[in-house]
Amino acid sequence: MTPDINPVSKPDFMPVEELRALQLAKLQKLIPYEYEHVALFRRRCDEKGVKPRDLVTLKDLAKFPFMKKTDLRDEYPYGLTAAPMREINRFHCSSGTTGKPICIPQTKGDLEVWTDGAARCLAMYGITADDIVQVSYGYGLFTGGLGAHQGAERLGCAVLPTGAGNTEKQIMLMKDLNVTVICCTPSYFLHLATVAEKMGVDFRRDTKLKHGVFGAEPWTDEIRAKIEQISGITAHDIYGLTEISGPGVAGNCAFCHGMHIWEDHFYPEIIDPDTLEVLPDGEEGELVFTTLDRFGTPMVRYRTRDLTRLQLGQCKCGRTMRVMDRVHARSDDMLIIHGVNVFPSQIEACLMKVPEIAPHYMIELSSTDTMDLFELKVEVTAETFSDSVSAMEAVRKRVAASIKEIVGLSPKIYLVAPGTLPRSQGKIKRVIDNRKK
Ligand code: DLL
Repeated sequence: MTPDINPVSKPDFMPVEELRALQLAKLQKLIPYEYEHVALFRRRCDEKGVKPRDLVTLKDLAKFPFMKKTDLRDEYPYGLTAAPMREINRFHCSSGTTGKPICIPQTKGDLEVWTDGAARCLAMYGITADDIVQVSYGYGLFTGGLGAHQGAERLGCAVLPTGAGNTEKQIMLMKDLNVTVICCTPSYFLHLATVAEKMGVDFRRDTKLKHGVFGAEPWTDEIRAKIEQISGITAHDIYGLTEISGPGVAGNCAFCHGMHIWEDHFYPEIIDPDTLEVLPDGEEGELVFTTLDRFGTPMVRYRTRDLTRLQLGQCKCGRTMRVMDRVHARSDDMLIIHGVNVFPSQIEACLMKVPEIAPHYMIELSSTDTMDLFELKVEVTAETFSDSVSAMEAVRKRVAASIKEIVGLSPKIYLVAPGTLPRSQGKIKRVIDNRKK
């Protein structure tokens, strides 16, 4: 079944056998190219005793070495660049928290592939040339702004490139220009919603907003439901990363609980992060990507650190591209508190089960010589916030019970007034870990 689709979405429905043959043909071009132009890759292949000609079937990709973020840092700025500078059109960088940034030079063709992925996501969400798209992701070295912008322009939408920040002005423009689509981080949308409320702007009544294109950070199903409930829009998930292109590597359709990966451009594998073995579809592990169409900075078996799984079976929408679960966690986000493994998204899911709690919280960890101290600051909703000690204590107990029940931990919980925790224009930081290493 192929529904009435936007022409940019045509590849999404490619027959599976054709898709696998295309992936193999692209890999058989990419691997020799990478071997010839990137010394680090060549050296690692030689150490492993594997040659480009060993790639005969898709399974043979598992013989080739991985790439990691540290490789990009160590080889900064041009060590992994495969194309000559005259073919490079643009740079994107991601800073990370420590050390050198990573730098991804891209050719015109690479930008084209990225734009195609972003446009296919937007088309899948039902966005068309009739839409007015406000891009509130940051522009610049971060891929969010330009990625969403390129995708929306490709579809023929009218684009309003506000970038991040200046929230009141964003809301005024959204209202006055009849914006129908907003692209930003989910945490920034929650901030926009709070500011809109203060300005007396009701999204349902005063704006034409229909779609939100949210990504760049993990966000739970509970936050998604909250966003849809407060704004009346449909919240779509968009995934991507600088190392592989930017937003538009994967996105959700109307049927799947997960995201279709544009496998004709980005070849996915799931590996066990400890043994590094490739896992079969259906099993959870670390997501690894090989770029099939990128020649500026191609990536072979790049370890994303994102934890997910490739779902079994074909989606009801008819797209043949595999669906990965929504990304709730990165392997490097896992916290070990009092010996318990916990991801921030699990805490978020517990909090969102308590209706009096607003979707703003901060996890703070410190330690004495002998033990971890786990503190949780949580905003209550404006309707709940009161001077009544007993009323607030009742809410605090509900939060504590929810966390104890689901993650088995008992943090010290502080309920704080609405609007007091830090907000972010881009990716939100919700964990402060000051424990002694
Ligand atoms: O965040 C690209 C992007 C911009 C994606 C705008 C979507 C929207 P980086 O800064 O390199 O690139 O960060 C990539 O962010 O490995 C994930 O850990 C996380 N991430 C991105 N999208 C999602 C998502 C951009 N939809 C890293 N859900 C990735 C969960 C996401 N995590």
